[in-house]
Amino acid sequence: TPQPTREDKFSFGLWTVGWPARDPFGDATREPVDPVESVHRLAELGAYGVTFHDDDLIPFGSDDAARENHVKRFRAALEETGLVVPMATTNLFTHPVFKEGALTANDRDVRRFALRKVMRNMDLAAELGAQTYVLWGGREGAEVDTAKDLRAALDRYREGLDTLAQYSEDRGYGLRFALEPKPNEPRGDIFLPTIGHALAFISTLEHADLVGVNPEVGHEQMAGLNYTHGIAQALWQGKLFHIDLNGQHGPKYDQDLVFGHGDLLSAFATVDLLEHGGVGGGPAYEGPRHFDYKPLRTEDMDGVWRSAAANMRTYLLLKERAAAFRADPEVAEALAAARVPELAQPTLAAGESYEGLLADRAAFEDFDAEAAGRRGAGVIRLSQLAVEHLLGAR
Ligand code: 3MF
Ligand code: MG
Ligand code: MG
Ligand code: MG
Repeated sequence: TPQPTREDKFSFGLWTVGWPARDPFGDATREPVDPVESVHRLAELGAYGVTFHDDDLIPFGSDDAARENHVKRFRAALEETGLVVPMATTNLFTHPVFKEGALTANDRDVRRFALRKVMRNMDLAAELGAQTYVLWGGREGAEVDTAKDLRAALDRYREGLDTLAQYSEDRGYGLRFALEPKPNEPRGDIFLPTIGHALAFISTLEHADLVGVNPEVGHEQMAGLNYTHGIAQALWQGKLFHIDLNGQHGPKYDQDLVFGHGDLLSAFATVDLLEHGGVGGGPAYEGPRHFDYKPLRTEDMDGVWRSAAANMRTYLLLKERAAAFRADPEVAEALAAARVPELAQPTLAAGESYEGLLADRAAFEDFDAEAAGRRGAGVIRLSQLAVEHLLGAR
């Protein structure tokens, strides 16, 4: 049975295992966890990295002395365990000051405060060696469309990101930014709701090359979208800077289940893509395998650490299953029969222009569309082969 090692590049947010399980209807069911304890436990379980929001590590409003002490203890834990900080992010959603937005708040003073809060944590992120800075705009949105100038909000979002990217460049931090799309919750509607919206927005930025996405499994599924397709497009555009893996059962509230504990077949396809780059080859994902999940509210601390281990173990089991699927000669045969490799072949011949296509009678005048329309595509065979590998039946 697979055991996670540092080479697997598993990372966790401090806010995941540290979640005290307060929800909109119920009080906390667990005590808060000391970040130092989380670092040690995650290292013992085989993780390589830990990530944090500023406020996960340094409670909002801490004075300078307290702040320094929190950072010192955390840094010591990192040194003792060898855990790294590949990514950091900002809490721009918990404090009431952000209730109407942060980088896109109507109130300009709130926007200025939000930018300063991000910049301050970027300083710490760079100091701790982070390469990626995630921005999830949980409060950037609205419930009432007439209470927000929607186009001005996008102007301010862009202004904020341009400013932060410039700051990172000028300070020599070399950070890459990853926007995390989510369709709703906590706002009724959140700006940049899907991977596609985020990618289109990024193309308008001054430092577009420094900005990519951090797609979360559950967020895309909340929008009724296919996560694997979404990250495939991000990879294809060189924009998959980071990922938030977890589990979700279709469009409902953000469940943040253990990876694979929602749509398992989709998780299989996700791991297959991340590890093998898909059938057409192309770049596989090389960043951290980051889990953004919540240990179920039903659990005590034993359940918390079990759930952390479960994320990694499930990932590794799916990786084994995906490798077996790819190595199976019958799968190779079924892929060929379904003409899957043929899609990697350009539609026009080498050096051929549309003139050549127009001159090719076999392409149109003599093409038997009726016969092609009758031919089976051979997809169900692949579907069942994947299911059988996933079930360990092959
Ligand atoms: C909320 C999230 C966030 C982001 C985090 C940035 C609290 O649904 O997914 O987690 O992932 O703020 O990393
Ligand atoms: Mg989430
Ligand atoms: Mg989630
Ligand atoms: Mg997330």
